[in-house]
Amino acid sequence: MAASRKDNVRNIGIMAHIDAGKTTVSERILFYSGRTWRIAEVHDGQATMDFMDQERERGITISSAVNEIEWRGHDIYLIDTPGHVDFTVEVERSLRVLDGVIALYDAVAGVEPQSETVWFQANRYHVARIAFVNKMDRPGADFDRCVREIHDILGGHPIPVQLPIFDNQVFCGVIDLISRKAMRFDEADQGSSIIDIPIPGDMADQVESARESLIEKLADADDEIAEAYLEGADISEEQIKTALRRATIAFKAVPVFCGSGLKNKGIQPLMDGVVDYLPAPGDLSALVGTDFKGNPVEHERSEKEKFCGFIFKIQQIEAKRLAFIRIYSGVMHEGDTIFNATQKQSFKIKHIFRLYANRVDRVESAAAGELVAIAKTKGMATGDTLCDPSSQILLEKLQSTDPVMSISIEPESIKDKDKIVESLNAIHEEDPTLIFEEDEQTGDMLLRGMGELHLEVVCERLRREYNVAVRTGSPNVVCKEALLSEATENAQFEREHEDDVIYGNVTVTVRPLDRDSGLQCKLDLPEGHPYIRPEVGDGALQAAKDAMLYGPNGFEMTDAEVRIIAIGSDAKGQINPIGTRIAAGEAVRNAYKKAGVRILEPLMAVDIISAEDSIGDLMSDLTQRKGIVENLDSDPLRSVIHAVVPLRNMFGYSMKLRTITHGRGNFSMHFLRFDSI
Ligand SMILES: Nc1nc2c(ncn2[C@@H]2O[C@H](COP(=O)(O)OP(=O)(O)OP(=O)(O)O)[C@@H](O)[C@H]2O)c(=O)[nH]1
Ligand SMILES: [Mg+2]
Repeated sequence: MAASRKDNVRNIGIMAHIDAGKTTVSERILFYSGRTWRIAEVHDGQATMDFMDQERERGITISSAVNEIEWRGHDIYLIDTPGHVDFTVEVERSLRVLDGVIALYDAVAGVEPQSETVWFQANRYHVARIAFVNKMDRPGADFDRCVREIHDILGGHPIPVQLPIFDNQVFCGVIDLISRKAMRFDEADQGSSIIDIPIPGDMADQVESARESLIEKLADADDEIAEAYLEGADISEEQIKTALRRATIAFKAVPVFCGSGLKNKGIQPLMDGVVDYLPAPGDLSALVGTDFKGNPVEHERSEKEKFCGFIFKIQQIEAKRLAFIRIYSGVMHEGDTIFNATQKQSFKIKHIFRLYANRVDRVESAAAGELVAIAKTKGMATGDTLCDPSSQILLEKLQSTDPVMSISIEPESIKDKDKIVESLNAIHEEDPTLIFEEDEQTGDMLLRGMGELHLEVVCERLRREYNVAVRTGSPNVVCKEALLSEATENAQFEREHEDDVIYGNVTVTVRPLDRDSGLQCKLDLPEGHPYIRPEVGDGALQAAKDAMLYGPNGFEMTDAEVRIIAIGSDAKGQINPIGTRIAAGEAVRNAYKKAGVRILEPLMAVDIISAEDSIGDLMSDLTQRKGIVENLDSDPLRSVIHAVVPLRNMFGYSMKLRTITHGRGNFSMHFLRFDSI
């Protein structure tokens, strides 16, 4: 197994807009590979991959699930991700550790907004893709349009490798363009048996021209095929497949398959596509990180290399708190001592587990290319790099996300307060997008998260998993503040204390910074300024840092710089550290007020899909919501409005959309930026 193992592994995810059928297709993949003995359905609340109670009840995926299957002698690690925008961090962290993706589309809806988002996320993480046009059984399914949209909307290079077969407008099978084989999927055994059928007579020409187009497109992406094509040489099936694999891994092609998850059609050829076209770890370039001095280091993605892994998720499964790890290089064994390069501490690996959605199996070791879990140890967190103590490497952390919605909570029973804090800390460990704050003065508890659904799911988890009931206020958007101008202010503090006078005198300058610069604070005393003892300077700096966190309206300040430019002494020439600290905080608050602030609120990119006849009403409703329409793709059947709207004005939008479009409209939104509109 050692030498070829990394060529026989695929780490893949399924990604798409909400409800496109990711979990439904994943369930078939589990079934045909023999991982499960029956097909479990989302709509029956039984799906293996949607194993949380709330996922089963709501019929949506909330948390990404990992499962391992075997197909054609390959180990495939499969992650089914959520499509709802509130859980987009699950997609983000999955993409971070995946080598390939099945991008899934609803054949009727085509490329929907959230599929655009995940496509661009996959671009950012350089993850190769194949596409599956699902729901071909639905009336109005349009394979060609979906292929066109992958090109026109997503800027991808789709190469259809199949054509759908319809019998009296009912989807019944697919034609593989490379082998020119037509197939049906036997309904008697839930599509397990694939039946070869002749190419329907009226499709023969279509198949030849689609095959010709496949080779032409491939010639554009691959020199070897281009040469053979120009010379008019015969191009074998094997040559096509090898070239398509090269082009897919080089991001020059996206092979497109089609089928119907629900009707058990077209799944096995898609699984073949995963093996044939998506990269094995060995196909990827060396892993790049930094050593403890910050110098770049590389690791070959091989078992022979020193160990390196990345924690992409913490989750409780079978009552065990587990850290999910993508192993990039080397091998880890139970009992090994491993170094956590992020937390700078060593620990011993107790148990290693293979993941089968909600079930785990213990294994003695795991090697490069695998997705496994270890029992979490204290201090370990999502985004940590683990490595061999003798060969340190630190990988880039996961990107953080800004929460946009908040809700106040209080325990139904006051005795539960400590338990709530403990439980929320445990949930935060699994879900870093959930922020919990307690107002020190009022004792109010506030949850911040990615949206209404996210916060609702967390409160429900508190009740069910942690046995604490909470009362919640109504959800509010999270705001921030930014400075309008530069300002300099001085603050003095004087108070008699016993026989002494505590005095402080500090001057600060504040100024707005460019977007996404964060907060910066420094001691910037001009040359010739009287000597300040280091501990006084440090104390003033810390007080200024604390004071600069919040603006005059009580919201988080963003993109600001504070410089302490003078620290004064009392009449006797003494500098009191306590007085100086108090004056520093006061000076920052005064300077903020003098500079003036603007309130930034979460703005959402909203995409609304509807028939053309409702567009006028939708536009005027958007104006009332202070929305800015950026673009309108007009089409009698399916127009799309792209708009930017403040999140606070999007509460209850689904109801309104339903009324305006008589239930035929659809919308999605994702966070764009904090800004004022
Ligand atoms: N007609 C038809 N319906 C399908 C097909 N695949 C899935 N569905 C249905 O579409 C709905 C959503 O399916 P899911 O598999 O939960 O979709 P998902 O993409 O996992 O959804 P999220 O995880 O919530 O983003 C369910 O009611 C499925 O039964 C299909 O091929 N044809
Ligand atoms: Mg799902």
